[in-house]
Amino acid sequence: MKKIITIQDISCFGKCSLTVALPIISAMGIETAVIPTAVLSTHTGGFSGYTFRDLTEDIPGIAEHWQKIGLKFSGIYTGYLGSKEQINIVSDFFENFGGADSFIAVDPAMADFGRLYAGFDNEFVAAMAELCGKADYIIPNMTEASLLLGLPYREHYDKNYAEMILCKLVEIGCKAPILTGVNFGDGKEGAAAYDSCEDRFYYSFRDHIDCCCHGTGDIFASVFTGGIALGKSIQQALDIAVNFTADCIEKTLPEKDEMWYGSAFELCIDKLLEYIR
Ligand code: PXL
Repeated sequence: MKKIITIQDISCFGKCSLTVALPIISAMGIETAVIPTAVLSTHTGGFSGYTFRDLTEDIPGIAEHWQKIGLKFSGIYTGYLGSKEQINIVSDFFENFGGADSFIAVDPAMADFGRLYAGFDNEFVAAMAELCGKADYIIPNMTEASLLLGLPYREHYDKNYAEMILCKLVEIGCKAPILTGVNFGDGKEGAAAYDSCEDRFYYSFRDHIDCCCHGTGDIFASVFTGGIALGKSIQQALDIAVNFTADCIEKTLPEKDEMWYGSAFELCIDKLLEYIR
């Protein structure tokens, strides 16, 4: 059985990070170990007054224990990280648990729609860029990719621009960047990837849905990472992640007013299993 370790926060209410990654990757038939980096009462997107307990101090002890008992993982997947210190500790984790048999996927979850999430600054972005340099796969949206590269955010762009961004992301050190939320203004939305080992670009699209719900980046990254762990090709993992994410957004449309805090991914798990078969 494949085993992934995912390192990200647990937002107790509001579907994202671990409350998305754990059920989705598990449903894909992959054992999912977790390191919660922080406990928040809700995620930070749209709620105010949320609590935030930083668990940075706990991470080295967990890693040490796991090294003692000899745990090994097929993949390491990181999402939202709460601080620069935490990024450094996660980087050490990569040194100790990464290797030839274990891929690293980093979702630099820190920004969207041209803006950093609450609580992050330029120093955090620089540390995240360094962490991305240690990954096999990174899974930014266009806002995050622009921040990682120090480029201004562009809402409108074409295929050449997306491919330029993907090539530049390889220069920061990762092997295969995956750009999410790609939209060339032709009524489609999806993802684009570049595999620097094969020197090949990959695309996957569905019809654009006029709805943005929270946590879809985490859904995409969880499914893509799970797909890679299952031995799917980049193109297959991209197709599965794009289709499942679009399904989740579609299912959320009727619930949109009540469910602005997350997507109805629970209602689409049967589709996910169909796609991975
Ligand atoms: O979905 C990314 C994410 C994860 N975790 C927390 C967040 C966000 C986005 O806002 O606030 C705590």
